[in-house]
Amino acid sequence: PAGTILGYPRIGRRRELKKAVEAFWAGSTTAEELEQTTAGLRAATRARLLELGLGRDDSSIPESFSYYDQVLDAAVAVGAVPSRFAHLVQADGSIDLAGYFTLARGVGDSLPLEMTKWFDSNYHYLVPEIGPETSFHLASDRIVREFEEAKAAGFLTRPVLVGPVTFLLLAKPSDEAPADFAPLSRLGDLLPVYAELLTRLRAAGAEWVQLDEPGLVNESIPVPRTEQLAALAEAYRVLGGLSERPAIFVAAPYGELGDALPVLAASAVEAIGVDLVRGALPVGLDADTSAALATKTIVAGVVDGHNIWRGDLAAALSTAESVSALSPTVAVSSSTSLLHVPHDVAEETALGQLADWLAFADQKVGQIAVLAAGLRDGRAAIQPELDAAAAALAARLAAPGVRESAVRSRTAALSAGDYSRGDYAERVAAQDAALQLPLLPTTTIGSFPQTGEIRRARARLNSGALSAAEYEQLMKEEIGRVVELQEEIGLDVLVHGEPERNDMVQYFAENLDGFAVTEHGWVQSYGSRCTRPSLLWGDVSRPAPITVDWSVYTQSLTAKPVKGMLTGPVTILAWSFVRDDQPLAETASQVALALRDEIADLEAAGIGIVQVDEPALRELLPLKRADHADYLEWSVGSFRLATAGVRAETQIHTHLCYSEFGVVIDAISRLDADVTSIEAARSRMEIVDDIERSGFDHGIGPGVYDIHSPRVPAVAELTELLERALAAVPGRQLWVNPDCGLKTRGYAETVESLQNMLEATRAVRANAEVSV
Ligand code: THG
Ligand code: ZN
Repeated sequence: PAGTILGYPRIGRRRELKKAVEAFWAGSTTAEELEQTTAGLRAATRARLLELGLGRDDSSIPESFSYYDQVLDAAVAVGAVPSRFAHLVQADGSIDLAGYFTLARGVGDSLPLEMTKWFDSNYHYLVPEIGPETSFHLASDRIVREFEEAKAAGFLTRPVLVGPVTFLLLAKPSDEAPADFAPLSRLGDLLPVYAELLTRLRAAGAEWVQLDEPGLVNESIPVPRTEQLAALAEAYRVLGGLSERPAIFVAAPYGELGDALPVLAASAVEAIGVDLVRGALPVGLDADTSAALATKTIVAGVVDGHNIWRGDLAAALSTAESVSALSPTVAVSSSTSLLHVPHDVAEETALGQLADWLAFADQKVGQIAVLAAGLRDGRAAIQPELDAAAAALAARLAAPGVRESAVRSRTAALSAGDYSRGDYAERVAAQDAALQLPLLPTTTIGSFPQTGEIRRARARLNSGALSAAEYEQLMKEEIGRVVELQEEIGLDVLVHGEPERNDMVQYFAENLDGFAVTEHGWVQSYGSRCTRPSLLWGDVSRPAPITVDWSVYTQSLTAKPVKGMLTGPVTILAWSFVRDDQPLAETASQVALALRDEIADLEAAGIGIVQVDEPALRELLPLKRADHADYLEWSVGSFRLATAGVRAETQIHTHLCYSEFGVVIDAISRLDADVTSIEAARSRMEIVDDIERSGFDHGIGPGVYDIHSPRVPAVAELTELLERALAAVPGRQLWVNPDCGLKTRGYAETVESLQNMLEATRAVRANAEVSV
C-alpha cells in the first residue's frame, strides 16, 4: 500500500469504548453486548479510514483495536498469565473477556499487572510478567476473529500485534523467577505461538501482518544490545521462514532503529517501518544492508503521531521522497500509532482560527492519503493541498498571540540570579521561625476526594444551570468541610482540596493566555481512562491571578499554614499538546514566569508555603541518553525559574509521582525545593535507602501509604514504615504524607487512612525527638 497508519484511536469519537467497557465492568451489560458494541466501533473505524483515503482491499487499514491495551492483548494471546491468575485460563486453554479485564484490574488480593509509560508518549501499558514457569500457548484468537469480521464486511485489513521481541523486552520477571532471570530467554518458547497466529491469519486470508517492535529503539531497556539484536534476528528468522504466513511488516516507532536496521534488513520480513519524525534517515549503511533494504518496502513514518499540528506537508513529502534512496518501494505512514491524538478536529466548534492549524487522527490520515498520491503521481498532482498546508502554517506563525513581545522580552532578559534562591541553611532557619512546625510535619499532597456532588456542580456550571457565584459558593462550602476535616484529624499543613479543578493541567490551561482546550479531544491514557490534553499554541502569560482567592479564603478559615497548590511547568508541557515552532525550553520559561507571578501573588497575600507539582518530571526524560543532559537543564531550570522569586521564609514544596528515585535523584536535588513528597509506599520505603546514599539533605516526604488502592493502612504498619524512614533519614528532614493526591479516593477510606497516619506519626515523634 502507498499510504497507511500504524494504528488508529480506539476509544471512539465520543468515548464509546470507555462507556461500553465501564458498563460491562459495572455488570450492566454482558460480554456479548460488549462485543456487539465494539464490533460497531471497529466497523465505523474501517468505514471512516476508507472514506479518508485508505484502501478497502490493499491491507492499508490496520486492525488495531484493543479492549484495554495492546500489550495486554499480546500477553493474553500467548497465554502469559501470572500464576496468581492461573484460574483465568479455562480448561481448553483460552482466556475470555472477563479474564482479560481481571488481569488489567486485579481481583481481591491479586494485584493487577503493573502499569507503566509507553515509550515517550502519555499512554500507559500493562507490564507482562514472564518466568521459567510461563506456559506459552495460543490463549486468544481475537486478532484472527477481528480480521475475519473485517473480511466479512468486505475489508482486507492488516492485523497489528506487539512483536515478540518487544513483548519480552517490556516484560518483567514473574514473582517465581530467579533473581537474574531475563524474560528474553523465553523467546524460543514464545515464537511458536506467534508462528501459529501468523499461520492462522494467513489461513483466514490475511496478506499482511504488522508486528510492532519499538522495544528496539529504546536505550533505557536494561538488556545488553547484543542480546536484543540476536533476539531480533532469531525472531524474524523463525517467523520469516514460515511456509504459510502473511507478508510481515515490522514497525519501529518512537525512535531510531540504529544497529537493528541491518538485522531487519538481513531478515526475510517484507516491510520495515521507520520513524522519520523522531529519527533520521539512516546513512552510511554497509553494502549488504543497502542491497537488502532495496528489496523491501520501506514504510516512511513522516506524519507525526505524537502531536496535533497540521505541520509542514511539503517537508513531509520531501522526507518521504528521500526514502526512495533506500528502496524503490516506499509507503507513507504516521510515525507512530495515532492512538496518541484525538479523533477529529471537525468535532471542535470553539477553536476558531486554531482549527485550521491542527490535524487530529482523521486529518492525519487525510494528509497521508495526499502524500501517497504525491509520491505516486508527483508533487504537481497534490499542489493545491501543499499550498493550503503552507498557507495554514504561515498564518499560524504570523497570528496574533503566537509571538508576544512582552512575553519575549521577559524571557530574553533572564539571568542566572533569576534561577537561584540562595543559601539553603538560611532558608531552613527562616522557615522554622516563620512556620513553627512540629518534628515530622504531616500533610497531604493536595487534592481531596472529588465527590459526585462536586462533579455535578461543575457540569451544571458548564451547562449554565449554575451561576459562577453559586458555583463559587458551593466550592467554598466544600473547602470549609475539607479544612474542618484536616483540623479534626490533626494535620499540620493544610490544603484546600482542589474541588474547583477538573484536571491539574487543564485548570491552568483554562486560566493562562496561549492555551486552548478542546470539547472532545480525548486521548486514551490507560484502559478506559482518558485525558483531554490542552493545546499550547501561543506565547504564555497570566492575565490575572488564578489560585490566590481560593488559597486566601482557605487560610482565613484556619490558624494552621495552608499550602498554595500549583502545577509545575514541566508537567504542564508534558500533559499538553505543545507548539512545535520553538524549543521546549523557551516555552517552559514562559510557563515558569507565569507561575512565578502567581507564586509572588500568593506570597504577598500571606501564603507561607507553595507546592509546585512536577509528577511528569521523569516522564518527559528523553529515550536517548545523549538527550538527557539538555532535558534536565531546561526542565530543572524552568522549575527553579518558577520558584526562585520567593523570600527565604516562604517554603517551596514539590511532589513527584515516581518511585525510581535513584534515577532522577540528581534532578530532584537540583530543583532545590525545600520539601519534596514522592511515591514510596508501594516499594515499602526502599526509597529511603536511595535518599540516604545520595546525601539528599532537603525536606523529604516519602509517601507512607498507597492512595491507588482503597485499602486502609494499619497504624502498626505505618509506624514501622516511619521508623524505617527515620533509620535512614534524619528526623529534621522527614515529612509524613500519603504518596499521591486523594482525588480518586472515597471519603471513608481517606479519613481512616489519614487518622492512622497521624496516630503513627505521634507514636514515632517521641522516639525521633531523642535522635535529632
Ligand atoms: N492529568 C493529565 N494528564 C495526565 C494525568 C493527569 N497524564 C498522566 C496521568 N495523569 C494519567 N493518569 C490518569 C488518571 C486518571 C484519569 C486519566 C489519566 C481519569 N480520567 C477521567 C476518565 O477517563 O474518566 C476523565 C477525567 C476528566 O473528566 O477530566 O480518570 O492527571 N492532564
Ligand atoms: Zn503523585
